[in-house]
Amino acid sequence: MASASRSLDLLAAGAGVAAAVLGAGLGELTAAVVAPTASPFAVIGGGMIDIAPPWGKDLAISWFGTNDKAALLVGIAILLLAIAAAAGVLERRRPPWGRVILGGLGVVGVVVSMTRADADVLSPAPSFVAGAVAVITGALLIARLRRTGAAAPEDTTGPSRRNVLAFSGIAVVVGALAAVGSAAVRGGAQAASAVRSALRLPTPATTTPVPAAAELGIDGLAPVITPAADFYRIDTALVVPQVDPSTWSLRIHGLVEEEVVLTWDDLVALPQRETVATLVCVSNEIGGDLIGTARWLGVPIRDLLERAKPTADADMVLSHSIDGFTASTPLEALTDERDALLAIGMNGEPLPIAHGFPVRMVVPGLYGYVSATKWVTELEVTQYAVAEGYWTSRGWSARGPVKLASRIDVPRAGARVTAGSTTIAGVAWQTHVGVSGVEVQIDDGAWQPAKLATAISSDTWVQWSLPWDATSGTHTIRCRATSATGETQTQQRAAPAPDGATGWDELTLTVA
Ligand SMILES: Nc1nc2c(c(=O)[nH]1)N[C@H]1C(S)=C(S)[C@@H](COP(=O)(O)O)O[C@H]1N2
Ligand SMILES: [Mo]
Repeated sequence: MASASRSLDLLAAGAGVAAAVLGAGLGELTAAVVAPTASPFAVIGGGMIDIAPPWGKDLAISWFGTNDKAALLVGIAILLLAIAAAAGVLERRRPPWGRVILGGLGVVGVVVSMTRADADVLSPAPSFVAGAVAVITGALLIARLRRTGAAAPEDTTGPSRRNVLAFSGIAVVVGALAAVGSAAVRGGAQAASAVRSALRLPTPATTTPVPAAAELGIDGLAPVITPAADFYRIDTALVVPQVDPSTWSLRIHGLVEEEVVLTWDDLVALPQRETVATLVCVSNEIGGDLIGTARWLGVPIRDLLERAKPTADADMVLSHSIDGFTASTPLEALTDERDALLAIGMNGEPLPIAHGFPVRMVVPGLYGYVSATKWVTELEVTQYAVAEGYWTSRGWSARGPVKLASRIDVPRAGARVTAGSTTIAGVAWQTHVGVSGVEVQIDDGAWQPAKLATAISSDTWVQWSLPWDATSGTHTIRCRATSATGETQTQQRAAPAPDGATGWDELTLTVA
């Protein structure tokens, strides 16, 4: 009797999972057709990202690097399947509680999808379909199981049981096919990517030259300009927003004398500037790679704000992304002499979709989370006393000036180095301040000045190198930078939260 009940529980758990897979698959398919960013999966995942504490984001990034989204999706899938299995068992033992749980998941999806910043009337549809299909399928399969369980409690292999098993199998297969189909539909409907490939960028009126001596050309050293394909990516978007330039517009409003609305055609008709700037994430650990440098093409934000005329009491611009992300940038950083851009190009191409196509912000001197809004649609001129950005409300600092830092790229930690003459090399930065020197210390020796490459500008990182006559044995190498204003990098280790990591990069290696 106990083992019969256990095997019925197993069948019920399987039926619960099958109902959930069928619901999720059809929900994903619905999303792909009518509401691409409202995938039930992405909606629940996005909700989890939004409520995660700051250390949660940090932990995810340090564990999974830029793969943190894939890891999050796998985690959500496992969690949902476990809940669905439990709901199946509960539905067999205490109906209708299993249905209530499955339906509850659907309701959570519907509510979250309606409260996302980019929500429209169709946004709740995918989660509604997913929830309804899961509830109905689960109820039918398990009612069948219950009827036969009551009629013949000891018969765990009878035809009805086999029926339930077979129908569960079919539900899983159909659900999986629907999920695969949704991926295909999405692939075919990459509207933004087709528009992007057809786009021609305007030629810049002014350009920041890249001196040949900015690139030391050392094997293993990060190139001074990062190819877009290798550029780190950090954002809260589980589904990358697809924005068509022909429907894009930017609204500048809030504490301004004149509200300004700018279309794509307006934007590309303005004189374009191409600058080189290093973008770095506040979550970058000492020695980390959440940093890159690109040639950015765009219009100085200063010129646009000049048209809107911020009022005297404004001190911050809250930029809004189409997906609800916001960044709080000091008004001054957008109106002073620096090259703060509303960017449309990266390394000579339209922005890659994941890097903000068609328009993003790039502001030298500030971490990305307070300045580099991708898929930007609104500049709200306001005050720090009144509004706050996405990460500020999650415990990160309201202002995020980039801290002085340096990194060793060559040799790699754990690399095999043979005794004799070799090279130590890396990069150093404090964007919009500049770097005047880098020193290297080997073991407990004296700090030796490294050779600096020619800096492109104070807005970019600079490469450095030092010849080293490596002797066999174990060695520790560390580096520290000095800024253009004479500050030397502190040895004091600080974690990224709440306003950026500090400390010296260091590696230990064995020379053969
Ligand atoms: N819309 C949007 N823009 C965003 C973010 C985001 O989550 N959503 N993240 C910011 C952060 S934290 C960083 S570090 C940079 C990263 O830009 P990248 O992905 O192009 O390297 O984008 C910024 N812009
Ligand atoms: Mo970031």
